[in-house]
Amino acid sequence: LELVFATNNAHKLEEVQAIVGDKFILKSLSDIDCQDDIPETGVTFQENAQQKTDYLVNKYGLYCFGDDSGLEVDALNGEPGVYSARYSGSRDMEKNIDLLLEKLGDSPNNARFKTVISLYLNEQQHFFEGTIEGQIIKERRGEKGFGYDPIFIPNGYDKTFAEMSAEEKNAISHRAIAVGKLAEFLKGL
Ligand code: ITT
Repeated sequence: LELVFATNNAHKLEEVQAIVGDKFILKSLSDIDCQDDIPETGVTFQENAQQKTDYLVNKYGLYCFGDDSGLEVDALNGEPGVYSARYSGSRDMEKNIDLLLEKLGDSPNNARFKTVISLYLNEQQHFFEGTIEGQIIKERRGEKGFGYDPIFIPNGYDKTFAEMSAEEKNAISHRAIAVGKLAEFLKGL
C-alpha cells in the first residue's frame, strides 16, 4: 500500500520508512510532484498536522500522513509552540534561540518537545503524539541535531539533544515516539 508522507525532507522519509517496514511504500511530496506551500495556520500541532493531510486528501485523494512539532516552554505559556520554526519572525535559529533565552530570563526552565502525526487512511482520521519532557539551559551545548537541540536536556540525561548522536536522540525523541505509534498502528492493519 502506498502512503504519502507530507514532507520534503528525504532524511525524515528514509527514517520513517525503515521503522514502518516494507508493507507500506512511502512517498514524499516531491515523489508525487507536489511543490505547493501547504498552509500551516493552526494554533495547535494537531491542527497543523491535519491541515497537511486534509490538503493532500482534498487535492489528490491520497492516503497520507503528516507531522508538526515544536518546543513548549512552561514559563512562556507554551511558547514557541507552533511558532517554533519562526519564533523571531525568521527561520534563523540563532535568533530564535536568543529570543527564547531572553524571554525566559531566570524563570523556571521546564519544557517539552512535542510531535503530532495526522494519518488519513481508509476514510478515517487518526492522530499519534510523542512528547519528551526536559529543561532549557542558558548556554548552548553541542553541535549535532537541529533547531532548539543545543538548549534542551531531556529529563534523566545530562546531555543536550545536540550533544547526543542521532541514534541516541532518535531512540528517545518526541518524533521517534510518535512515529513508533504510527508504525505500530500500521503493522496491526
Ligand atoms: P517541515 O514542516 O517541512 O517538516 P519544520 O522545520 O516546520 O519542517 P517541524 O514542524 O518538525 O519542522 O518543527 C518545527 C520547528 O520546531 C523546527 O523548525 C525546530 O525549530 C523545532 N523542532 C522540532 N523538532 C525538533 C527537534 O527534534 N529538535 C530541535 N528542534 C526541533
